[in-house]
Amino acid sequence: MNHAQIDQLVKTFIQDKAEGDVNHRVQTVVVRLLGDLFKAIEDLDLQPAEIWKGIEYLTDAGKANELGLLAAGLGLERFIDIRSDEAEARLGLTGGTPRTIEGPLYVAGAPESIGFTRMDDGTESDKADPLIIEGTVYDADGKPLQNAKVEIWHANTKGCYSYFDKSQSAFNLRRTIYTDANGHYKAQSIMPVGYACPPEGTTQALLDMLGRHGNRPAHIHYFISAPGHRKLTTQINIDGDEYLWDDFAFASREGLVPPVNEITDPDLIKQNGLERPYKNIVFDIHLLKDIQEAPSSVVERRRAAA
Ligand code: MBD
Ligand code: FE
Repeated sequence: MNHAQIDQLVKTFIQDKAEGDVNHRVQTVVVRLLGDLFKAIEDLDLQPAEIWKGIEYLTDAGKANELGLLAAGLGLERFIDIRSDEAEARLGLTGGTPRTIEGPLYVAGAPESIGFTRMDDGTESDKADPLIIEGTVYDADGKPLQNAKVEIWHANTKGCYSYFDKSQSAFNLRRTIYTDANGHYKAQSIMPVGYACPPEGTTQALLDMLGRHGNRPAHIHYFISAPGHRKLTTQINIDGDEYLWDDFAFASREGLVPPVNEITDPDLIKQNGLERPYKNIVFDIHLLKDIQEAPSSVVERRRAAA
């Protein structure tokens, strides 16, 4: 079949069959995607067994709850970010801290505090360097912003996230901090290690066939929200990681690799209630103002909650 015949066929299957209420947005998307799929099947001469393989792949990925991971690994989540950057730029919303992907491992409901928190449960204190991560949140006029909500989550020394990794305590390495009167947030934690896709999982199986690895550099996730400002979803990467600029999820960005300072000064160690040298990362955040014409910066998606 040629493409025009395929478009006609899709129309007879979808539009011409519609009788009850039609969700026109959904109909438009289905017609477009089905047409594109049929054309790909035709152009690539996909065989029936290959088509069923594809359906089985999606079935398995869904059952394994790996479709969010797949979206990251195929660059779909990065593509969404590129489009969000473009939409903001068209409205003159520029100059803030860069966004980067959320990923599939956020969990709502983390413990909250003001100004300071400790994130780790102490179980890996002998395996990881202590980390103090801190910074100031600035409003759209460049002034420190009190009471901004800073949600932080990251992996442990095995690259695993609490909740998804049931061996960890509840909300280990997940916290919400509201900035203090100076716009400052500070968290004591441990240095994370990079994530790797489950080696026997559906995402890695596809990456293998594409000749790709499934590794991320060590990183720390952020949501930052404040009234009147666009919610920022971002991450920082840990400098020096072997995958720093080779992230399987394409989330590394200029401006999101703050220096990691090694602190050995005994006075500073003591001031922070620590017993040994630690790493210090300063990550300041500049929010953009929200405007009515802009698409929502609060992205609805299904997320775990505990
Ligand atoms: C992660 O930790 C992550 O941040 C992403 C984007 C994908 C998989 C695991
Ligand atoms: Fe992550």
